[in-house]
Amino acid sequence: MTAAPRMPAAARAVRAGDRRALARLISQVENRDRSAEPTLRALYPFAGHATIVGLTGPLGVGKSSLVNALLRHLRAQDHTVGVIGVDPSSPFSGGSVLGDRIRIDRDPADSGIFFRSMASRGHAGGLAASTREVTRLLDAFGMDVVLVETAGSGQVDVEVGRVASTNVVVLVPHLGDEVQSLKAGLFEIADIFCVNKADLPGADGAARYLSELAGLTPRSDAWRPKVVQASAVNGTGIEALWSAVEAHESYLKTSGQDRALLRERIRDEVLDLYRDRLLTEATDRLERSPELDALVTAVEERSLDPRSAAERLYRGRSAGRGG
Ligand SMILES: Nc1nc2c(ncn2[C@@H]2O[C@H](COP(=O)(O)OP(=O)(O)OP(=O)(O)O)[C@@H](O)[C@H]2O)c(=O)[nH]1
Ligand SMILES: [Mg+2]
Repeated sequence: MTAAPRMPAAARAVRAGDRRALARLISQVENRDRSAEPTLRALYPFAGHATIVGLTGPLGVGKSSLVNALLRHLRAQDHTVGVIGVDPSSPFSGGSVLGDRIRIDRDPADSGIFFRSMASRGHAGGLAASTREVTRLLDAFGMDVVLVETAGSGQVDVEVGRVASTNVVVLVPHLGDEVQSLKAGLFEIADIFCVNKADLPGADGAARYLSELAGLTPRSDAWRPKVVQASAVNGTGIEALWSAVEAHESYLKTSGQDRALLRERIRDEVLDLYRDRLLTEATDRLERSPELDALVTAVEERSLDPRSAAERLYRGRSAGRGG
């Protein structure tokens, strides 16, 4: 490549297929290690080729089992696949509640698979940003497909769903509370509904119900979500599921939605990064200011309310900048 001689060594290693370099870089992204930035920058032009598929849905519906089944299906077609498992973190321990739930039965020698589990640190937006970055790395590494499993906990899934180009919401035949939890926004992100565990009774009814519901849910585009039945344990419906993903991907291309979506997401990402930067800079400076201490004391003594204190800080900042 033209820029190769100037690329950081880690970026060259990732492009050359060095899995350890890739793993190290992913850890740096997770830890928000800013020293990785030149490498991420150098790798950016190499991403943009992978199909990114999100799989989400309530606990235990078989998302990981479907990831496994899709992995086998895709590897049989010679597609290389990256898998990211995103777990929500406990706000108390900062650790992972679910732990590493994806157990992939893979040939350890198969270089066409790369698996990574991520624990969330901080807010949903931060997790989505790291997931986006890791997805990009797997893309630049040369993976054809990246599957992202999230745990179906609401806000995290919706945020992470914005990383994928096709989102699969996984459900099971005995729909009940699951459908209630979809109100948290999952319904709007579903491009495909997969009724997994179709080996159990009630799958036809659930699929019919979802089709009706999908037809009634307003969308910003003309895609009508597909409903697929599958059984990850029996291996049925996996081809149909992947065909539905391909149908959605080709809809995105022929309708021009792919470019529109990409532009919109890039815009959001640039603005988010700018906002982060501003916020960090502004609050860092404030935390060291004696003015903050004085205001905290005033609020503590109830001679001032918190909102007015914030307002004074804000006005002081604007005045300081204005000269
Ligand atoms: N009968 C039946 N059981 C299934 C099927 N797919 C998965 N299971 C079972 O459902 C349970 C949960 O499967 P997972 O793949 O771990 O589900 P998950 O959605 O990834 O679970 P979490 O990540 O914990 O939310 C396991 O016991 C699976 O064996 C299926 O198609 N049919
Ligand atoms: Mg799982």
